[in-house]
Amino acid sequence: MRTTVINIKGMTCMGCVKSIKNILEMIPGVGDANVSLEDAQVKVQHDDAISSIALLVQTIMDAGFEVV
Ligand SMILES: [Cu+2]
Repeated sequence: MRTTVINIKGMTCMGCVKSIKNILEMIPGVGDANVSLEDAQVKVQHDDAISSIALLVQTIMDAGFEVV
């Protein structure tokens, strides 16, 4: 497990926070996804061999948010 920090643009409320948390935690190999609206970022614990950073980023973008 490693922790990756991803900066996200486009989150406006706790609903956005919850949906990003939920979609990330559904990915195999992802442990905890800690989303902060205030910091506009997510800290994801994941197994790099199963869930790559590229996959995490793609999943966030597919949900309609920008990764910066
Ligand atoms: Cu929202």
